[in-house]
Amino acid sequence: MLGRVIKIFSDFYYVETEIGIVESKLRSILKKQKKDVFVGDIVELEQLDKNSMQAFLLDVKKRLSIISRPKVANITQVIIVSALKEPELNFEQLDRFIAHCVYHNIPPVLCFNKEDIIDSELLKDKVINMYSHTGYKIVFTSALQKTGIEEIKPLLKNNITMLCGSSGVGKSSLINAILNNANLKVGHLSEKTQKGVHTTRHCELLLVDKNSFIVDTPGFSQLKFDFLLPSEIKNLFVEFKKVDASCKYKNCLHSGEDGCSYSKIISQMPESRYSNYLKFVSEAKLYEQKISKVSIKKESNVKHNQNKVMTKISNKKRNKSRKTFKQNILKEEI
Ligand SMILES: Nc1nc2c(ncn2[C@@H]2O[C@H](COP(=O)(O)OP(=O)(O)OP(=O)(O)O)[C@@H](O)[C@H]2O)c(=O)[nH]1
Ligand SMILES: [Mg+2]
Ligand SMILES: [Zn+2]
Repeated sequence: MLGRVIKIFSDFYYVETEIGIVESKLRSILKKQKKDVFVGDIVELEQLDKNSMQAFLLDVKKRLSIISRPKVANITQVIIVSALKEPELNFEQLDRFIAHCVYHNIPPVLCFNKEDIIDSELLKDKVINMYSHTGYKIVFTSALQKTGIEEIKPLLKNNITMLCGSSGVGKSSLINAILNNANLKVGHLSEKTQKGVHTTRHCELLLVDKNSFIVDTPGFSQLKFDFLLPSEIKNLFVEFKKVDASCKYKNCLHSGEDGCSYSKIISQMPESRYSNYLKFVSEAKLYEQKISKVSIKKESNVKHNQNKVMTKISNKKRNKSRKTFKQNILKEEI
């Protein structure tokens, strides 16, 4: 029997199947193989007996996608939720989330919540001016007054949609407004910091209809670009993909180089979006420095012997390999 993992709780995997939600445990071979099972995975089950709602989880099917933070498999769409107010709209966070979606090859939808408490409609115009050129869908909502919800519902059809965004922006409240029976716990903002208090603690897939799921996630904001090279960051900004002619410099970072072909595009980009791009590039530069230091260290681990470069083995490893060599001789003798 096949099903989809909707929730993981200690050693139990809750799987949505044609007969309902089945509680399952990993078969020991999967544990031995240290095979990971994530929320969103399609899995094969073997029921304990014919009508049992308990089963062993036998295998994990090939994933279409995997999002690393939080770890969820087979997501087809991400709705990035920001609050227009309370907490203050944060364009840097938004650009970080967008770039992460592009990195994972998953199209984002930009949702701006709490439209009921904005001081002026000008903020919405600003948002439209800043992001309409990206082509990503933009929706304004109020989970509290249930506005914009009907615009979100058709987007969910046949998708596995993940809601992400900082704590307190209203992700769980939005899901409660979309689904009648979700009853997700909703938090408040800290009086001191005016930030969310991390109410949602785990990921769970909620059934929207037969082929559609929605996933609430814990709010977080520490997405850094310390795993990519500086030249890879531009691929995460749709603005740099739009022009056919690429920059005349190979590996140009489009960061003010003389004669960079993107200067016109850059001048048309919202200021904060370009400065966020440069910020991510500088994070990637730190990563580049870190890995180049490691490779210099590795290079010094070679010795030159009659014009041949030989890898030096550390004493620890050498002793270990001597030991296993001796053990192998002993084994053979036995
Ligand atoms: N005025 C207003 N308040 C809202 C709206 N949506 C959510 N809130 C409030 O914002 C606070 C946080 O809402 P949650 O739904 O818990 O936010 P969350 O994004 O799920 O937060 P975490 O689970 O911590 O990541 C609560 O006090 C909600 O009542 C809205 O559209 N308008
Ligand atoms: Mg929540
Ligand atoms: Zn350039």
